[in-house]
Amino acid sequence: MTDFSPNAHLDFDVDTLSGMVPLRQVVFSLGSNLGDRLAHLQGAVDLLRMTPTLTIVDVSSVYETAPVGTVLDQPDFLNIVVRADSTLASLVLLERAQAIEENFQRTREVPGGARTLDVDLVVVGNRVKNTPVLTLPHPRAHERAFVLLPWLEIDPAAVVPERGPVADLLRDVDTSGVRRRDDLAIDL
Ligand code: PH2
Ligand code: MG
Ligand code: MG
Repeated sequence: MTDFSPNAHLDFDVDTLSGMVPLRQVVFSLGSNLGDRLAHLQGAVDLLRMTPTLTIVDVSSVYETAPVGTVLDQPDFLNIVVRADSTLASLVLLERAQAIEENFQRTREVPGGARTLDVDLVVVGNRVKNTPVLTLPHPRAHERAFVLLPWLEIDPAAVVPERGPVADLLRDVDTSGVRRRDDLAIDL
């Protein structure tokens, strides 16, 4: 089981300190299938890194993935997964993700359709949330090889709250459309 409490190593109870906000592990899934796909992913990672009170911990390899979902007639994606630690509230993280998408002229004409950049919040610590603006964990992450494979690569112990270990989830998922591109990489 992944320990989602990054303060576990501290020998005092941080929750009792007034004004302290828990540091949580945040997992993002990034995708691009229009224009210079790698440049869009790199730009998004750079903007995430520039976000105050968010620290990138790890970035996966780059994966080339066949489209899944409701729109199958669209170009292949490049996908990565990014792990970060942050004290930001989940809605602030969502706003930040959407601002980064807008920076790359992301449009939302066709739901699930081609896009220059998609930045999805996969998990925020062990937060479970179901509102019209945000669902956590991401409602489809547990069934998407393009999220699970890169995530497992950088965190073999990863867990989707209420769904289980990523390694177990992958047993029921078709991974045939996902292929690691070792010729491509994101600079940190
Ligand atoms: N994103 C979608 C729909 N389908 N397929 C792949 N392979 N990669 C994606 O990032 C992706 C998708 C909607 O966000
Ligand atoms: Mg998405
Ligand atoms: Mg999205």
